[in-house]
Amino acid sequence: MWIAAPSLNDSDMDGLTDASEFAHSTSPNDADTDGDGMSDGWEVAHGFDPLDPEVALDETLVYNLPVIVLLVAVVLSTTVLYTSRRRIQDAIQSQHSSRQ
Ligand SMILES: [Ca+2]
Ligand SMILES: [Ca+2]
Ligand SMILES: [Ca+2]
Repeated sequence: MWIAAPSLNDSDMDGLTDASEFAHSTSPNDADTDGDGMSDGWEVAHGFDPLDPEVALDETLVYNLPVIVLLVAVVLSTTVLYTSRRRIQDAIQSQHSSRQ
């Protein structure tokens, strides 16, 4: 798509316009200038240095946060379901044994 103002183009589709890439000294033709696996646009949006290839622990955590939250939610709901199922089974069993 042709855009009239070249500064509004995002040539490498990393979420940073060519003008912002210039402002951040990142490459407008490389979505991941420092090659750390996180796009320039994402690093700038989350306050990380798009020119520092060192991936800090907090950067990894923030990047994987949706996956981590999802995993925790799945583990928690599985645990809750399993324990409530056990409780119901125990209750049924004790009812049965009290009738006998
Ligand atoms: Ca860009
Ligand atoms: Ca870029
Ligand atoms: Ca990067």
